[in-house]
Amino acid sequence: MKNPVTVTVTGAAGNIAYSLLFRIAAGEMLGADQPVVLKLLEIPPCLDKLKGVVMELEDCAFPLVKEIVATADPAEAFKGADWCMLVGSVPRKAGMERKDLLGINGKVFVGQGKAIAENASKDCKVFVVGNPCNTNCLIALHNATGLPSQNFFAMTQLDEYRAKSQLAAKAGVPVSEVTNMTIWGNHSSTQYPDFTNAKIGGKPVTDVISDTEWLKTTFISTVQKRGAAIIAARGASSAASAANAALMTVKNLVTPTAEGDWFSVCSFTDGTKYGLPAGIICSMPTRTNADGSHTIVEGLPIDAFSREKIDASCKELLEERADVADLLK
Ligand code: NAX
Repeated sequence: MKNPVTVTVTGAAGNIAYSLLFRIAAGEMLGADQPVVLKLLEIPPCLDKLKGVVMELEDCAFPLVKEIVATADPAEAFKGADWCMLVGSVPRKAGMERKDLLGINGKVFVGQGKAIAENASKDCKVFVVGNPCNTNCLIALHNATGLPSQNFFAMTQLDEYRAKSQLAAKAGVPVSEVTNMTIWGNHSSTQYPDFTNAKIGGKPVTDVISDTEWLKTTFISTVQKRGAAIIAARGASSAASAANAALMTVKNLVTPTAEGDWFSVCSFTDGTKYGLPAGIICSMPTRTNADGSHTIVEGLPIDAFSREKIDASCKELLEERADVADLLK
């Protein structure tokens, strides 16, 4: 029997967590032979609701679950954590500017970054889902003194899946035929789903879908606005699909990537790749190596159309960084 891996999930009484926790507990994220300790963080008003979630987890009698801790204390929640999945954050309310939201959530991620550095395992990985996830992740990174910057990630896997699904529908092929899909930039409406380097059945997308105008307009805007379309249709934001993407991101980060392919995740830029500015959390094509390390895929051609889109999303990330400058050490 392997030693248990400790997974901390914040926002554990929320909608995404309600799909996510049961699948982690069932072994879908870290493997069917990997025991887990679940540490669940919530804010005090949601502890009763969290108690109900814990009762349901207990009622599943998952053999891989060795212990469940439910708490409102970040120090207790992050104690010994190997994976910190930061799902919880305060939603944007009517009349709130992006800067207001950044400020409110930013303070949460200052505290959580510090609590992670003080309590989690020294090689823990931090994965941010709560929005604005790129900049929240940057704040956590800056405040988690002593942890390597390459251990911080934010989620664009859901955007990648949305893009793959749109391309598959247009081409009339199963979604599994679509590979090499990069989301560049910010998890926001400026993100760029890069059809120029993606493939369908091993061929360039542009060889299979001749409607270039559709690719440059409808495809991109459908992916960029899919979150809002779900809210309009369902009356609530993506939850099961977001949980699936969160689970799959961690799975992708711990599993060697299939030869020739990559996946999208946001990580810390060093300023040496694709002309991306240094010091932001930016979505890029990423591979997991056999030794568990991660590599940004290099050498992809970036045409003028892509360049403009990627630069626009990075500009937004730089503006967000400037908005929270006082929270970055
Ligand atoms: P919910 O509002 O259902 O749940 C969030 C939970 O977080 C609540 O239970 C709340 O009490 C808790 N929380 C708030 N502050 C906390 C803190 N300081 N510590 C611990 N818990 C705290 O939202 P849900 O639908 O689960 O979405 C969670 C986050 O994911 C939101 O920020 C949402 O915007 C973001 N998303 C990110 C996506 C991505 O692709 N990166 C896609 C889906 C989703 O929109």
